[in-house]
Amino acid sequence: MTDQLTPVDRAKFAAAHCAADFVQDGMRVGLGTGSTAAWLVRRLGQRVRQEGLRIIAVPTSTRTSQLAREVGINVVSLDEARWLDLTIDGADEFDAELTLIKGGGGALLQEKIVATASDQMIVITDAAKEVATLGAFPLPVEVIPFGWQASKALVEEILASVDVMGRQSSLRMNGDRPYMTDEGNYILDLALGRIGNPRQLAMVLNQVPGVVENGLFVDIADQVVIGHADGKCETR
Ligand code: ABF
Repeated sequence: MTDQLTPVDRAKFAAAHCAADFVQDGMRVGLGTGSTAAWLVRRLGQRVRQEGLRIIAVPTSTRTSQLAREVGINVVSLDEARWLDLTIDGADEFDAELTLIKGGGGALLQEKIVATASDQMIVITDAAKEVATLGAFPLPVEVIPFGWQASKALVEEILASVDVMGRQSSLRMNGDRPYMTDEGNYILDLALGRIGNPRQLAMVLNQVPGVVENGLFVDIADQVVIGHADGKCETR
């Protein structure tokens, strides 16, 4: 199955399969978004079909919801589930404190809500996502369309007051139109280079009028499962 995959995809596949073993019968599970999370969804679908695994699942995006239904997973809304035992999701970067940058897939708002409404969050990733200091990956910030250019200017202004290297933000595009999230919001990508104080930056960003949420996940992840191309994985 995995010999046609690239080494990175084999690593993601391994992380997803290792993490899927944490899902127990009767659990309420949050399903992440992205290619690593997609391997998790497929694996859970396999367990539902082959083992009769009974879970209810809350997706973090339309595309995850669609894939989960396709593989036979019982999908419900977060309001129906009310609270989750476990959320498993990918990340774009993670550091030694398990602070994450997420949102490269444009689903950060639902991902953060679902992860926060869970007893436990497990990150599934390949080793390349581990960094000493966050920030090489552009930090996604979700803004409402109304006055987004003012929000962008305010975000750039506020960056002068926090410990980051870069201060440029760009509107994420989808062809010639702004990328639109499941909620109909826009994403600003902040090229910061290095984020010296993620906790401070996460708080400051969400004070800007028009900003809905940012891709810094601070004190949310409990464990990380790092997959490797040889099929092995390590959990921290
Ligand atoms: C999602 O997983 C996003 O927040 C993040 O950008 C993405 C990582 O993508 P991939 O698993 O495809 O590397 O949770």
